[in-house]
Amino acid sequence: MNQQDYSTLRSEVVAWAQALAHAGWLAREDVEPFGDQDEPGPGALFDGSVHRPLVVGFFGGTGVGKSSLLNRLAGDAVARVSVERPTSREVSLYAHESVRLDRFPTSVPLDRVRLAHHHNDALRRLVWVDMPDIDSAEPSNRDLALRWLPHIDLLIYVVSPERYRDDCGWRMLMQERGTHAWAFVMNQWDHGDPVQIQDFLGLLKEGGFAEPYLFRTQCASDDGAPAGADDFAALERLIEELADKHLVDQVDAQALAYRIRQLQTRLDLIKARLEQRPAWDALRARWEAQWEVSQGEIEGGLAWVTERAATEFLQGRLKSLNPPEPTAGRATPSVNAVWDPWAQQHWEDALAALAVDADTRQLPRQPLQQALAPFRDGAAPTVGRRVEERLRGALARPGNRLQRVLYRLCWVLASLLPLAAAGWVTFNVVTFYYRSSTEHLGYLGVDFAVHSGLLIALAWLLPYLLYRLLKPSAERAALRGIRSGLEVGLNEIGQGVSQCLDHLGRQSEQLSETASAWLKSCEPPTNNKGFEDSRIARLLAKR
Ligand SMILES: Nc1nc2c(ncn2[C@@H]2O[C@H](COP(=O)(O)OP(=O)(O)OP(=O)(O)O)[C@@H](O)[C@H]2O)c(=O)[nH]1
Ligand SMILES: [Mg+2]
Repeated sequence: MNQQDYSTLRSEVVAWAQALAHAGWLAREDVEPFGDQDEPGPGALFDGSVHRPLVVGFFGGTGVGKSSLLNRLAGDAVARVSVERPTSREVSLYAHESVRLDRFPTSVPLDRVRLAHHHNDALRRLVWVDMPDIDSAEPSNRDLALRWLPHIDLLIYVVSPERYRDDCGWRMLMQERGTHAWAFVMNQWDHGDPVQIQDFLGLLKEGGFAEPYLFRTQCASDDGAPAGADDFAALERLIEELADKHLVDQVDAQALAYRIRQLQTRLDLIKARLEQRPAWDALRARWEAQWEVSQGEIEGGLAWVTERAATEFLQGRLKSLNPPEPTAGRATPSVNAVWDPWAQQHWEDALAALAVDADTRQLPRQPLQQALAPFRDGAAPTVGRRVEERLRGALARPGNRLQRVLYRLCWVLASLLPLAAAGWVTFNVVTFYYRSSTEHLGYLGVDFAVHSGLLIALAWLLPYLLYRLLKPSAERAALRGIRSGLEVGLNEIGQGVSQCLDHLGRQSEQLSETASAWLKSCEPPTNNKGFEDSRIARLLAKR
């Protein structure tokens, strides 16, 4: 991965993370670390067609001698030096005349940049940057120094023997140590003591620099006396060596690797935040268990409401339980003849308890609320629809199957049995009449007529009475229809919420898979040989 690939990947990741934050899947704190501007690094200052120079910046507190050190390295009074504190209020760039520095980053104020050119070919591969003090009483100085930091390869942290334990500088060094190569200079060495060097080395070791470059220099003296022996020549040599193209590339690669690692760390956090599938599943299981209880309570609480609705429906006072077609500007009513305000409140309480449960499981609130919003007012129409379907179905086929079969059988028997009895009587009348006329026996008497009448009457009466008894009651059928519709409707809304939680769980799984895919794209640069060069290794902090 090169700088260009990294910048593209980073902006895609940032856009993705911001969209997730907008949708509520991530908290603002999760994406805040992405908020800082992606600075393209020192390479962007130069025209890419030539080997770019090494950008060396002087970093440190006020009065430690940064500008004096630059002037000494340049062999010229390039930067202003004085006893006034702070002296440098602008950034002084010192570059070879062949170096074109016209691609200044937009983030730095150009009115606070001084550019000086030299003709010294020995320094053509270096650009020096003298920065204002970082512990300035003037916040704009500090801000200016911070804005320049991303555009510098090698930071020379200049300290003085009195102030090398300075808090502000140390804090910034710790913050920025991964992004740059660092060398250290204890200037004003005429005031220094070897113990201070050892102490400073110990501090740097604690800060992750195992074997840092630390030079002692003296760039001026209080009384104008000639300077004593110091490590200035060694510092000069190191900087010249580092300006070699190969080393510049390695410093670049290290800085890029650091930024990629930083992106990976941020993505890791986001991925961990999105891995919520088990929590969503647990929330769903809990909802299902609780809804079973709430469903029983609602059915019990609506017992008399359903009875009243059944009566009203049969009496024609209640035309329909179906919600009217939604018209523009009119929301669907959240109650109806079966789903009363009490039931709606019970339902809303169940949804609120679900949201509280999700909060305690640290699940994102916004996606859940958005997903549940249609359910809040959707209970009345869903339940109403199911109740009406079941009610009409029950009235069309009242009673149970056995009852309906026996009822029909009785109706058939009430017609067939009297006919059979009448047939039997007729047969006897005809037979007796024939035998009486041929054999001159007596004719049938009154007793026969009475018994025959009774037989025919009973053959009709018994099935008829059973038929009347077995006739299914419309009231009972309506109530049964309403109750079964209520049960189906309650199941449907409960399952709807369940499915919605399942969907959110799957969505969070997909999002964490996307984060994994982004992480896979964060391959470290192939040209990662920085530590092969011992000089580079000494310039970098290992954490
Ligand atoms: N004794 C002594 N004085 C020095 C040395 N180096 C610099 N000075 C003096 O320290 C003072 C501050 O030097 P500068 O170079 O302006 O310091 P600076 O770090 O650039 O300060 P700011 O621009 O304010 O951030 C000047 O008066 C220098 O003459 C040194 O090695 N020994
Ligand atoms: Mg200065």
